[in-house]
Amino acid sequence: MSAYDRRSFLRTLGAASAAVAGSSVLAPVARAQTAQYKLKYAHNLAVAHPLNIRAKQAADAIRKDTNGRVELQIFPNGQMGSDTDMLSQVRSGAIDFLTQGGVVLSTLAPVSAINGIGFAFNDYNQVWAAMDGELGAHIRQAISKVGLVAMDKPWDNGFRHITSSVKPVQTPADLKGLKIRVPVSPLWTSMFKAFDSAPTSVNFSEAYSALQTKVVDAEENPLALIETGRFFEVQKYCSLTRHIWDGFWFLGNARSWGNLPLDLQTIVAKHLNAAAVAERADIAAMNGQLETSLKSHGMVFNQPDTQPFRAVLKKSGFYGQWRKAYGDEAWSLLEKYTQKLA
Ligand code: X2X
Repeated sequence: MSAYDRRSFLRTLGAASAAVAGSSVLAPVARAQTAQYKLKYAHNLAVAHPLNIRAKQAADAIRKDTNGRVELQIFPNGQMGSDTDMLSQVRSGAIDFLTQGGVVLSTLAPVSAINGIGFAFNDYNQVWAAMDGELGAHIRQAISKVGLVAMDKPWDNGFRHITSSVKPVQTPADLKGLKIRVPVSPLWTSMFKAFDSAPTSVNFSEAYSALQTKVVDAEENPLALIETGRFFEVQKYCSLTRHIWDGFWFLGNARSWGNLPLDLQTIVAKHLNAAAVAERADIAAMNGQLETSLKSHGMVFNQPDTQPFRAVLKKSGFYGQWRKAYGDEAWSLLEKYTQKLA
C-alpha cells in the first residue's frame, strides 16, 4: 500500500473507530512480570483494520481480567507468513491463534466455505443468525475435527460486490461474457460460469494490473478492498450485488487451548467473542463511508435486485452441485436461515 493509500484508508477507518474509542478506554493495569500463558495470535489484516483494533482491546481486557496471567500477543499484517503458512502454524502449535476465512480453511474443513455460496444471504440479519446459530455450530464442529478450536462468534470481512470498467451489473444478463477476475477458488469460478461470464483466476496481488491492462474488465471484492486496492482508478461501476459473504473464524490450536485452565478459557473466550461483535458494528459503520469515498473517486453505484441472480443459479444447477459437495445436513442448515436455494 502506498503512503497515500494508507492515509486515505486510515482516515476512513479513523472515523469509524473514533466512535468506539471513548467507550473502550481501559484502566491501565499493572503488568505481571511474566505472564503464565503467552498466546501468539496472527492475522493477515492491516494494523488499522477494526479486527486488529478490537483484538487489541480484547488482549487488554484479557490481561486485566486474568490479573496478568494470560497475555495475547498479536502479530498483524501477515508478518507470520501467508494464509496457508499460518494455517499450518496454528495446527502445529507454532502459533496459538489465527483468524481465517472459509476459503482458505476449507482446504482442511470443506464445509467451512459454505457461507460463500452465491446469493445465499440477503443481508447481515441472515448472516449473523446463521453464523451465530446452527450453521455456525455445524462448521465449528467440522473445524474441531482438524485439531482446531473455533470461538463461537465469527468476525466480519464483508459482502462482496462487482466492479466493472464496461457497464454496471443490474441483471444476470449483464454478467454474460463479462471478463471478470476471481480469486483462485472453485466456488467463485463455478458461480461465474453459471452466469456465462468469463472468469479468470488471478491472485489478489495481480488483480489491479489485470484490470489496468484489460486482461479482465471486472472484479469483485468487499468495499474496503475496492478502496485500499485502488480499483476505483481502473473501474468505473460498482454494483452492490452482495453476492458472497465472508468472515473470519477465530481459531485456536486445540492443545494450547486445552492447556488453559477452564476459568481462563472462559475469560479469553468471553473477550474474543465480545470483540468480534464490536468489530461487526465497526465494519457496518465503515461501509457507508466507503461508498461515499468511492463515489468521490468517480465510481458510479447501482443496487440490483438479487432475486433474478438466485433464479439463474438455481436453474443452472449451481446450487444442486454444491449441495452435493457440502452434504444435505449442512445445506439444510444453510437454508434454515436463507430462502430455499436448491
Ligand atoms: O483475492 C481476493 O479477492 C480477496 C483478497 O478478497 C480474498 O481473499 C478472497
